[in-house]
Amino acid sequence: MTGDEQTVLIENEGGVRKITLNRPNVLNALNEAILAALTKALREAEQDKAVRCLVITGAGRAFSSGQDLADVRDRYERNEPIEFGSYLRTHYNPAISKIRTMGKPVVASVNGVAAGAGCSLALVCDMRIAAESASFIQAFINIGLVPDAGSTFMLPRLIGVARAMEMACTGRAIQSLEALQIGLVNQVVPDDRLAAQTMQLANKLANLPTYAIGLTKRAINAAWSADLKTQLEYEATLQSMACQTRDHREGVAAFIEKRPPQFKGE
Ligand code: T3D
Repeated sequence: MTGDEQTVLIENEGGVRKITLNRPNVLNALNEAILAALTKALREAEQDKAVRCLVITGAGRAFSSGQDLADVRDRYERNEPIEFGSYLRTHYNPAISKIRTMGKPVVASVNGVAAGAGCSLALVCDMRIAAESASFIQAFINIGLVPDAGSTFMLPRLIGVARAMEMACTGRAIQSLEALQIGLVNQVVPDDRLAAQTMQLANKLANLPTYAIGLTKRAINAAWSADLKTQLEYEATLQSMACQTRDHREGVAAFIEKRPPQFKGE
């Protein structure tokens, strides 16, 4: 078994690829090995045409507790402290950017606590479905660090500046129901229904027009920093691309023929 297989588990179900962070004894804390395996798994899923939706979840009782602090402590004890800026650029940012930019939907299935960079990882996904026992903690401040791995980008956009500041500056744990109320997650489900409800959502997404979903993701991401004129032009450009697809023709034909569409993702 390779290191990759140990730290990240990969499963396929139809067009859905499930990536499970697999260091349950430390609540799926993130170290170089798991981050490398995650980045590799994301790149492979992006390239694989059969994959039309990704799910990221955690093994055991947590989604992820963020940076492995035992690893940090060990390095300090060996007098080889991590240069965090370069560590982030090398080990975290490629995975975070890949989730944001890939032309496929990525769902975080948050099965327990998501803390620090583990919280960032959940936030950067396109949708979040949370178990009732899940919680979200911007734990960075508890160890004198600033939010990273995309949290300062995603948090204010998802829940507004005031709530983002509170989460980031106090480190208060946000339980799943509050997360739903403030727009941090899309759905909250009973713990024992999380896997099934996640697959229901993921299978639905995997059978939709994947190429159009990818373009939609690009449009919505671009809108955050665009003015209306620019965004209208971008929408027109993307629609020119979408209207050339087989799935667009199939959608129109299926509507006229009063039958369910059979989208192929292209
Ligand atoms: O470039 C860089 O590296 C900088 C990047 C930084 C990004 C970050 O993510 S900074 C934030 C790092 N994460 C944290 O500060 C969270 C630390 N963990 C916790 O606060 C708590 O564990 C939780 C609130 C997440 C869960 O609490 P609880 O009571 O449910 O579990 P626990 O008992 O604390 O943890 C269970 C085990 O997991 C325990 O080990 P043990 O005692 O059973 O042997 C604990 O030490 C271990 N664990 C939990 N989190 C981490 C961890 N081990 C290493 N690293 C962790 N982050």
